[in-house]
Amino acid sequence: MDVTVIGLGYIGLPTALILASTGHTVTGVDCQKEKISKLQTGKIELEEPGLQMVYRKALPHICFQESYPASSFYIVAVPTPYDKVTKKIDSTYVTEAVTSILSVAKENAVIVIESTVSPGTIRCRVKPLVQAWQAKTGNNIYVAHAPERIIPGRMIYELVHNPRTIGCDDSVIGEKVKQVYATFCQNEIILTDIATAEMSKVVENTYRDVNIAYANELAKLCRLAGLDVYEIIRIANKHPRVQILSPGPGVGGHCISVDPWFLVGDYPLETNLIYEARKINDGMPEYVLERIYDIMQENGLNHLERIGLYGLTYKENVDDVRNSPTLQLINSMQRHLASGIRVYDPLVRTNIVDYQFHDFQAFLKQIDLMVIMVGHQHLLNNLDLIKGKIIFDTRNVLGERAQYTL
Ligand code: SAJ
Repeated sequence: MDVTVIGLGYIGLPTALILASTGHTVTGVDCQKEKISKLQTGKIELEEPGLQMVYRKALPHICFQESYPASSFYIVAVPTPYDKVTKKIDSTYVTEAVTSILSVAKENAVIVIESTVSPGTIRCRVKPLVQAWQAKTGNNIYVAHAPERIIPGRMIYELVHNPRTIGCDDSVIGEKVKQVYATFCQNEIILTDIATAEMSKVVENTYRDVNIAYANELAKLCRLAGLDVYEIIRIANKHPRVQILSPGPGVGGHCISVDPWFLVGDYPLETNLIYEARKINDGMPEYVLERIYDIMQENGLNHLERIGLYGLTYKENVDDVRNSPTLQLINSMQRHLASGIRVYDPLVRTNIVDYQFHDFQAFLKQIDLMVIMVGHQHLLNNLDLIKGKIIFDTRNVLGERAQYTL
């Protein structure tokens, strides 16, 4: 089968490569010229376990280009940000991709939207484009939705082993899409309609956001109660039907911190719990700032320049900084005209904030208090270097070795 994947980011590139590695003839399309030229010369920027091996198997069956080819099977994996004011999805990238596909697609082609979209987006924004094209050309084009569930750091493994949802309003086409995904997905592939597939994906991430908010709220009340929230969660999770997630300095990334807003934006009167959870999680960076202030007072630290944030990415062992709690915290400080805090992240090699270091020991030399915002493996491999520092561990990765936690 010839497959064209539109959008070679965190989801599109692993998907394109794994499809090609199973023998499909794949064209990877992206609007970023630099990304295409790097891929054409074998440079993969994404650091994912197993990706290089998949890339080597994919090479004979894949090409990368900026233009849209005529194809019979398209996968759209472009970003779907949300409007910060209305909290509604911005589906521009998706509709632009579909419009470009329609200008070259073969007869009876299938367009699979993998991008996470708010429920009803495909019916309201994508299908009208397809129906107009069908009326104009008399040709058939089919649409399906196959949301992904992979997680950075485990993408290749989870592409193969996670169950998959395929939404399609035509069961025959749904089966055809299922067969394509079954070439790499070894777990159950559930066929449903498009609206159900859209909602189930957003619901999965919203479930996680609400549970993280519960853990974060527990951290706050346990501090007031003088109790160890991590020990309480550890014990509570021994119950066979309790699975409380971990408190943290906030919720970052482009999924968990985004998708619940789709529901709040579309159903504002029915999403009290979801909205409160978003506010709790978005309030965690400010809570961390308050804790930093208290710790500074307790230790006679008066200069922000002697405080360092370890970790800029949104979670451990990934290089993705999108909407990270650290960036949220720094933005909050800037709004209060406070600057000078030092920052270091071993996985972020470009300068993205002021006072950012690229050498761990040079960073440590400048600070008295280190705030662990991300629990990278790098930190656990270099514990000997942080001796003598005051540690505020917002991720509870150091256990007893940290003087302070959330
Ligand atoms: N976080 C916590 N406490 C936790 C778990 C996570 O504070 O117990 C924080 C993380 O530090 C991070 C944020 O939440 O800042 C999100 O991290 P994550 O690992 O929960 O989620 P993502 O965004 O990397 O991936 C999620 C996954 N969805 C679910 O687990 C339901 C993944 O399967 C999805 O494919 C992905 O969203 C997506 O693309 O939708």
